Amino acid sequence: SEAAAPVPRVAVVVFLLRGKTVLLGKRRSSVGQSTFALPGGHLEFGESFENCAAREVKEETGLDIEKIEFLTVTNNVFLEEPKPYHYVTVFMRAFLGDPQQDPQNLEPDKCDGWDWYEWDNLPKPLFWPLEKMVLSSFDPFPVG
Ligand code: 8DG
Ligand code: MG
Ligand code: MG
Repeated sequence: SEAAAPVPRVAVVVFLLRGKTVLLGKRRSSVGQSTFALPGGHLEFGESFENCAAREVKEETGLDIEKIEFLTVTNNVFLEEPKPYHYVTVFMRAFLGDPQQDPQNLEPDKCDGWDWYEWDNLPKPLFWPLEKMVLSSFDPFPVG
């Protein structure tokens, strides 16, 4: 039988901010393997960006987030990959409900572990869609 034609997918990812730091984890998935990325995942049918952000962060880290806001969206097309893919990536911002809560690595098959990284001293390599944002001088922190 014929393979289904590829379609763009929607991803929701979260800049979870604590002080001057952001939560990142090193990916184990084949897409962006061994690069540092934000928590996040696929938007489910009928879901709001805010609910998707809270759900994915909870599933992947156990953290409860609040003040969830839309920041921006980017179009990420990787046609040269062995498995070509196309994500419309929605970037959200959020903060910890309880600033004392620590991240847990709840999906160890997908991530090596979560940690807080200074925005001015990010780890390398960053997952390419995130690297693009940093290179464009995008700043997820609130003004003031
Ligand atoms: P799910 O089954 O939980 O819905 O998906 P997931 O396993 O959590 O998917 P994911 O790979 O973490 O996220 C889905 C896609 O989002 C990923 O393949 C590419 C896109 N994406 C970006 N930037 C980022 C990012 O910084 N972090 C994450 N996690 N995904 C990102 O474009
Ligand atoms: Mg997920
Ligand atoms: Mg994920």
